[in-house]
Amino acid sequence: MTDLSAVKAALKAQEIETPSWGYGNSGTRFKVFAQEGVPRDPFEKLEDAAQVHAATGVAPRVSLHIPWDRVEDYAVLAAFAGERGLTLGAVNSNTFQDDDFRIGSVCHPDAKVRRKAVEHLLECVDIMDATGSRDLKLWFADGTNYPGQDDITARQDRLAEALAEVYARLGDEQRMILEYKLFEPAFYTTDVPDWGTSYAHCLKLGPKAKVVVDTGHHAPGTNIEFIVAFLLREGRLGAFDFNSRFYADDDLMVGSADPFQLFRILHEVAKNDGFAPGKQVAFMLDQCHNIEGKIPAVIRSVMNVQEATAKALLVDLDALGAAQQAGDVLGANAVLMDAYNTDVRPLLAEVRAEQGLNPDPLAAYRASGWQQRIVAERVGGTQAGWGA
Ligand code: LRH
Ligand code: MN
Repeated sequence: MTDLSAVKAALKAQEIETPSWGYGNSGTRFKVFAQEGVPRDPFEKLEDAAQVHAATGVAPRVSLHIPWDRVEDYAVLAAFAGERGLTLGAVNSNTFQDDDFRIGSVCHPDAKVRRKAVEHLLECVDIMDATGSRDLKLWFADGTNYPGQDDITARQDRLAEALAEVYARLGDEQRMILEYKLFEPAFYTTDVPDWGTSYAHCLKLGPKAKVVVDTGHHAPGTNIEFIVAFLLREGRLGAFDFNSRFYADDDLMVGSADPFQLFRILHEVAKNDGFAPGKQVAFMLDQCHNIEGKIPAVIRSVMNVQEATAKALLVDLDALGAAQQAGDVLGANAVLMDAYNTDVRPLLAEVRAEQGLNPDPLAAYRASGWQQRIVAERVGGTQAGWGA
């Protein structure tokens, strides 16, 4: 039988990292819809992130994206976060918006352009020194659009060389987490297209290099929980970028498109003790709230992760193991489905009440009056966005 107090303790100890860019304007190539009250700078993004943590109790860290979150003094930004119960999480590099990176950044044929890209990655490590962040999160848009456009192997050589230089710069407690993505913005080859490519580069680099699984970055039909189980077994699962999709990299609220997939993924995490602090798996959101209210969307997303986590922690692993050992196909499946079909909302409401929180985080946010306040106060200036 599952120990409910252990489940509750794990839920209270959960830490979900929210993305600074999730609070800013975002959209598609067709349109970026601005919203009233959107932050104008990283400080206001942190103020909004603090509302998510205040309402949920499990969102104490915020990922930064450079240059979108560039400030004069990152120690000041870290202190500002600290005063609001937050810490600064992964530092995301950005080598996908500079004109010089049209045909690649670290994989570009021209060594001068590669140098520029590596200098940016090294600057991100300098920023980590100032913010106290552990993770340098690398996602490269690098790739090609037409067969023959460039040499696939040569680009891997260039990538490996750049990663090795940055890896050597990392501090003892710092990590490099390498994200893969099947396609977009490149539409023929992507230089880090799948988990295997990321994993292979990480193995070559060393123990401080781990893989980021963005749940929106796979070919349709990919069994993501298999990848998660494999990487956990290898000790190379560094982080999740949680979101959900119906078609491509839709970056919708995690759990909104396929809550069963999220449950299956977190079941593999729970079963492999992936929630244990020692495993150092970062649970991050990477989403864009193109048409919905941004702070409520992040709160809802955190709740979706909590619900899937609670269901995963309720799986009776002893009964599951016994059924699997006995080859009881339907029995084993039923154990998992019983957990998935459990309504965990009362349990989470209880956990929140025990944390001194409103059992309904969205009701708490509505009652805070924060939304009305930022709409009234944040007038003028330039709203934050991707600047794409
Ligand atoms: C790329 C990605 C990456 C971030 C960006 C905001 O699609 O998932 O993690 O840099 O979104
Ligand atoms: Mn991502």
